[in-house]
Amino acid sequence: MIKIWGRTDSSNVQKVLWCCAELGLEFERIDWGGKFGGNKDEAYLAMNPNGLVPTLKDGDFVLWESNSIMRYLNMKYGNGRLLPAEPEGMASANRWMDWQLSTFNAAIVPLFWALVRTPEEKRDSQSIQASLIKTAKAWQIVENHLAKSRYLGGEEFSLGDIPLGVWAYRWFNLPVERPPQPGIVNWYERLTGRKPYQTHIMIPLS
Ligand SMILES: N[C@@H](CCC(=O)N[C@@H](CS)C(=O)NCC(=O)O)C(=O)O
Repeated sequence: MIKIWGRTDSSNVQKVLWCCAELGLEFERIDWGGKFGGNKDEAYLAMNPNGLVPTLKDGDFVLWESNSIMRYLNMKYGNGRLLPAEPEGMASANRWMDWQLSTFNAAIVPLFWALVRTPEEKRDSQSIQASLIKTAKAWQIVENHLAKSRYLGGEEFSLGDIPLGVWAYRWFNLPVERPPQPGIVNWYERLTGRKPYQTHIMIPLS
C-alpha cells in the first residue's frame, strides 16, 4: 500500500493526492506537518531530511519532492499516461512543473500566506500589493501559453497541469482583484470539471 505523509491543506501534498486520484491509486495518508507536526521527528527526518511534506513510501522505496513523486507514480502505475509521449510535449509539461517550484511559488506563496494564514491585524498591505503584482505577472506567462494550448502540456490534461492547477484554485478564491486572463479562466474551468480536482483541491483555503 502506498503511504503518504502530509496534511491535506498543503499545496505540495495536494499535488500528490490529485495525481493518485487521476491514476486511480489507493493510498494511506497520514496527517503530518503544519498543526499536526511530526515532521521534525528523528524517524521522519530519516525518511525526509528536509522535514517537509509530502513524503511517499511505496514498499521499501521512500521519496520526497512532490513533483518527483508524481513522476514516479505516473511511471510506475500509470504507464506514463499522464505525460505526453513525444519529447516536446513531455518537456513542455515538465517545464511547467519545474517553473512552478522554481519561479511561480516565490510570487504567490507570500500572497497566500498573507491573506489566508496571517490574522488581519498583522497583514502588511504594501507587501500584499507587491506580491499581487508579482503573481499577476507570473500568471501572465501562463496566460500567454494557454492562448495557444488547451492544457499546459498540450491539448490533453497532463502532470504539467497539476502544480499550477493547485494554485489556480487558490488564486481564484483569494479576495484580490485579478487581471483579465481568459485563457487561465477557461483552463481553470476545465480543471474544476475533474472529480480528483473537486475532491482534493476544491476545499476551503486554510
Ligand atoms: N519542494 C518540496 C517543498 C515541500 C514543502 O515546502 N512543503 C511544505 C508544505 S506545502 C511543508 O512541509 N511545510 C512545513 C509543514 O507543513 O509543517 C516539494 O515540492 O515537495
